[in-house]
Amino acid sequence: MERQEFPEFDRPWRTVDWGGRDQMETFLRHFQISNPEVSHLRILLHGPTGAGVSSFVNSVGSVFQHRITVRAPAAPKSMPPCTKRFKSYGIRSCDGGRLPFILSDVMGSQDGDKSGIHPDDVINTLMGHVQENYVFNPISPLTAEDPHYISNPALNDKAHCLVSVLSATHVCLLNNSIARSLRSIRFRASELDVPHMVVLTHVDEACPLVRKDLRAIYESRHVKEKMQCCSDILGIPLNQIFPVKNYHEELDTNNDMDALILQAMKQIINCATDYMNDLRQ
Ligand SMILES: Nc1nc2c(ncn2[C@@H]2O[C@H](COP(=O)(O)OP(=O)(O)O)[C@@H](O)[C@H]2O)c(=O)[nH]1
Ligand SMILES: [Mg+2]
Repeated sequence: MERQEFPEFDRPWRTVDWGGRDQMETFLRHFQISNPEVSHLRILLHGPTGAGVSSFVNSVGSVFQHRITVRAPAAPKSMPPCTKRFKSYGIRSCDGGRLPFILSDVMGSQDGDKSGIHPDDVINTLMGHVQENYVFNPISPLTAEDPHYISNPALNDKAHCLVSVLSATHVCLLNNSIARSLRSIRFRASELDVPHMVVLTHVDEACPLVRKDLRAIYESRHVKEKMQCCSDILGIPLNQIFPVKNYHEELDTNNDMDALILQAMKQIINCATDYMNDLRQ
């Protein structure tokens, strides 16, 4: 049977609680961090330029504000990337309260022309050595001699979960140097025992079925194929890969986009919490 004729599975291969948006939001607003040294969990996001890192930061902000927010500058694919500085974003709920996690956005890894962040600098940020607003130098990563280097980072400065953001439209076509760099970042994060997840964006562009109805996400063979590419390239299990559609053209938030983003965030926060708890043992 031709796959093109039947692009979907008979039933979703992973469940999403489409009615559980509010419950997931409540969980993420109120979870407690048991370590007194840590005021917030830090989630470090990185990925190839244009994958949707900044859009994911904005999407998470939008979910909790119940309206579209644009704080991290996102750029159309035809433009040079906006993110050159190390920038962290606290997330606020719609009643103005602060959530107990922050999202750190680093400059994208650029294909070919070496203008993106050096993989060593992703690890520097992971380990808490990079000051807020530091402008990354793609040619030479930050070293201990640099005045901007934080020599003794507090647990608050370190990242508690690494998230690679990849685009479903590009992941199967990533060039070797980007794939190698993503693998080396994953390897070094695992040496540091920092959990690692993947957020797979642009699922609407990868599959017409999903573009029409986001609830078909786990029935789509195209999306599963892209998730499998992520898994193969990074050596990461499928259960650490979360497909989402970012807010990018919408003027209002909606239940189904929120549900997928919240499902990813809940898993990211659970893993970051486990990591933090393990540090205390
Ligand atoms: N269709 C679609 N476009 C997206 C999605 N996420 C991001 N974009 C668009 O992709 C482009 C690059 O996004 P950006 O967040 O700046 O990527 P970054 O370089 O990784 O920070 C922008 O034009 C976004 O509007 C998505 O899930 N679906
Ligand atoms: Mg960006």
